[in-house]
Amino acid sequence: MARWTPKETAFMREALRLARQGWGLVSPNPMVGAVLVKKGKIIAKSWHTGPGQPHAEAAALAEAGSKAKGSELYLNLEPCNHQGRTGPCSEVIIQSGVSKVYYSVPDPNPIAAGGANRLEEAGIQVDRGLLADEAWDLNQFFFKYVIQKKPFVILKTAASLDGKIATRTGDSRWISSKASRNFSHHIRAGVDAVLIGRTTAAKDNPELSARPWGRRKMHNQPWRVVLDPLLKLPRDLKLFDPKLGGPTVVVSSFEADQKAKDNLRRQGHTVWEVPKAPSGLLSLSAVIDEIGKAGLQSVLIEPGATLASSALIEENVVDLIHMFMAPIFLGGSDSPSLLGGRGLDTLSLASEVDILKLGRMGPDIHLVLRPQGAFAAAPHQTVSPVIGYGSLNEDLDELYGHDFDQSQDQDR
Ligand code: AOF
Ligand code: ZN
Repeated sequence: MARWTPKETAFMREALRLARQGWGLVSPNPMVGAVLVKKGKIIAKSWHTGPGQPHAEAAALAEAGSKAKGSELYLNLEPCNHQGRTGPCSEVIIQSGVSKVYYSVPDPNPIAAGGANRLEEAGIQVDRGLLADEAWDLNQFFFKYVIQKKPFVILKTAASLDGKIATRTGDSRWISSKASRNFSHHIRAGVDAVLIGRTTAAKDNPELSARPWGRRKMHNQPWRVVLDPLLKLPRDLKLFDPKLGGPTVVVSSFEADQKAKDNLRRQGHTVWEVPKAPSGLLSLSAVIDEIGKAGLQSVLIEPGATLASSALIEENVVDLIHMFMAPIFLGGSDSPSLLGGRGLDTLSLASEVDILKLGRMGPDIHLVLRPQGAFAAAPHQTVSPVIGYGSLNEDLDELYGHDFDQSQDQDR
């Protein structure tokens, strides 16, 4: 028998839906939704809209005022117990006379933790674990960063059915469908940084901005991070356009020319120096560490063949893969494939990824994959692929205000 009734589950589902409105807005905080219920009816609801803003439960309780007495509160995260930019929510809940609190997962942040115990001490009933898998999944960036001080790494890639990322003449715009490309912008809008290699920067000249559509507005653009070991990228690339705002980070080797570094810094860009991996390429795990040291909780890698192979085979730094496969064949023994690099010598060296989702995105096949060794917030976690709303097109429609599949074309 299920531990929770369909009604209880529906209220928590609503809290999760509200929490997701914070996608791309709340970092370094988690996405949190709150639903206040009295006599089986929702009397107030809210979500956390960003750092420094009221926590979800505090906002819902403020909305309900004195009506909150004797109500039940549904939260996807344990209420905090600390005075930070706001809070502590535990005290607000106690003051408001709530009689029972449901929450999905504990807050792993040691500074904020302990809210549930505090509520119980004050005589409030606490129910833990409702829709825990979804809640773990929703805030993986936050959980990984709080637990490991490292960013959650997503890799996105698009290919033909035969694994090609361009034709023999280098034509690659566009292999994946409009819907897939929009989805990629949705992921960009939710991460703290986007990372590309030098070949992609030189060849595609991307802006790397997130351009969500419809009614969705961006508060902060993700940081742009580009690998350029010897600092040879031309300065007229879009990436270096000061109009973009916010920093572009160029990652170089220690050997790069000092003058080139000074020049970049003078132009307002950031230069990080990292060691090389045994492959001779820049160490990707060192790059990821630097991203974490900058306080960024998540990074989206949009790799060419070399970077994809470093990330997935040589260095194994990826937590989640979004892969779009267009229903076409491109052929050609010399046309580039998803993964370059040296390649494995034997099959026994290959490690299997978990397939979390095998579905469609517009006409494309959409795979959500989890490599071995990837971060999991809880040991028992059966990950539901909702990061970036992998399967929830209705959520996307709601977030962006119109049909996700029909939305306007996106350039890079
Ligand atoms: C909650 N409800 O809606 C959120 C919580 O700096 P502050 O005061 O905003 O605190 C941020 C910390 O509070 C964050 O690291 C996380 O542990 C918790 N976030 N807690 O009860 C919320 N956003
Ligand atoms: Zn709080």
